Amino acid sequence: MRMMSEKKILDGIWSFSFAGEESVPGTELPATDNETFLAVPGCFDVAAPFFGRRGAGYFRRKVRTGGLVRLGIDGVGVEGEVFWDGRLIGRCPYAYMPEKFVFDAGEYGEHELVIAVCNCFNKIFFPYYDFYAFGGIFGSVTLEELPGYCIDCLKVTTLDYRTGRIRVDVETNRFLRKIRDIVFAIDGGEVLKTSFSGRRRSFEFAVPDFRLWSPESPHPHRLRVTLGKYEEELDIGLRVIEIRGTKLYLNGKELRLMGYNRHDSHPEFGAAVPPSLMAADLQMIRQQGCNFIRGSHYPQRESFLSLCDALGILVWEETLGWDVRDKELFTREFLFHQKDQAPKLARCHYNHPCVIIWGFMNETLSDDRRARRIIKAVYDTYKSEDATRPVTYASNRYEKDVCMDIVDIVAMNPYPGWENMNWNEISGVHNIRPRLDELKAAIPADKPFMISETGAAAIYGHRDPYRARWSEEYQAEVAAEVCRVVLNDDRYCGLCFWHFCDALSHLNGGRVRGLNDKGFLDPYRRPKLAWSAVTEALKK
Ligand code: ADA
Repeated sequence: MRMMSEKKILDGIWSFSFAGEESVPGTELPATDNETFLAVPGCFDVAAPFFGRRGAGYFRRKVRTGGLVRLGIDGVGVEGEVFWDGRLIGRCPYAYMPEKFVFDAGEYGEHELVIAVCNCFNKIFFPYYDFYAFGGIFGSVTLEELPGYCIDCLKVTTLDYRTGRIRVDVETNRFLRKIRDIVFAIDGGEVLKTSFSGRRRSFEFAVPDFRLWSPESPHPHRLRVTLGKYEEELDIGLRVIEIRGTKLYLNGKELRLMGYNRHDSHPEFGAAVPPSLMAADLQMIRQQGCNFIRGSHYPQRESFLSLCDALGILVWEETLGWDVRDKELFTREFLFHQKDQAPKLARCHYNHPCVIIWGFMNETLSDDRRARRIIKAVYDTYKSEDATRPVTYASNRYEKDVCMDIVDIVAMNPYPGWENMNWNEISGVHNIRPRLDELKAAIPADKPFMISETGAAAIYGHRDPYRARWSEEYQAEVAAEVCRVVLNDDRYCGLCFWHFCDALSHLNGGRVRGLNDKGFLDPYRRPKLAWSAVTEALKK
């Protein structure tokens, strides 16, 4: 029997019209006289004729469906609104955040879906962020026809990695008065059949013939949940992440993280990076001997996390934020948006075994005691949705940070050898060890400590006999020395370089060619010398 909850992927070529710089999405849809075509997922501002434009764009297509449906949009930029037959059915207020909308699509037949996006800066995405604010639909658009109700949230938790016992929390979109059968199957075999009514229930059982998920062996089990006529299937990974003292453990084994920060960015695709390129990125990272990505500085695509699950790459995922300044930070609105985003993200990506850390508010004013209240509040909202994963923020306040006690892992973004150099010295590599030692001494002795960013800039192809700043040679020397210091000291539970590849930033700020050029690869993934330096260091 075909279950009603089958997912259609609506990706492909949609019609597109650009409404100009001044427009922002609103309840009024514009006339369609300047209609053109664009791919979904896709960014409108990375190619002619809308190259670099800011404003509202309308992605439009017809869909044959009817009845109760769930529409999924895996991230837009900078914000969006969704219209069904001209009626507003939902909003995507946060850049990159996946959203789902359950609504009545009307009589079975042809309907019009419009996703309006706007890449103007707003109260959440500020113009000074050091990454480009792309406009478009960044991930897949999906549609499921539902049997009058659905499971809204399914959370799978590994309770015990020794016995393979899991808990499945089920929450439906509405209160179900009628009692229905609920059946759980693993890898095709039924493991539990019972009944469900109401809105929320939790079920526990052991996964038969279980195998654990880990970076060395990222084994998935297929879970199918059938609730009456509704059915959902997903890959799960059995694994437990824990902190004991200053160490991280995965399934009881000490874990050290090694990898890169990564922007979802490419000159030709913007933030709508195709899964083929994501897969290539992740395979380069894995072949180098790394096991970790920090998804800087926003929610990740479903396709990206599924690839990380499959390849065994661990992920720090974080809400949108970058160096938020006091004018914005201490407003009620800012706190509201942070507290809204954190649990939303944790709920959405809860079942990805690859995600092991939740993060928020990169480099905020954590040296100001007034920030403690905000950091504690966001930390608590994450924990209320997910008590199983460590939560943290990346700090650049170093010794002056007054919030380190609040979070589970202390994560610092120092750039020794790049920042605070003596201008008359060609190399600052000799500063790296003393500066890192000094910082390490200031971290609370009872907390795990990781380097969440470090590195140096280099212009791809710029070789220099002086080995000065911005040469590939200098960046490679910095990377090699950081590896020497950090990888040989087990006080650090992780090292995460800034950053995987050069990525577009603000165009007319302090960035040469508009790029954050601290990439170990250029924007087209061509390796700089620093890539080989890390490859060599990881062989040792
Ligand atoms: C910070 C920030 C990064 C990037 C980096 C840099 O550490 O978190 O997003 O801007 O600085 O290149 O200066």
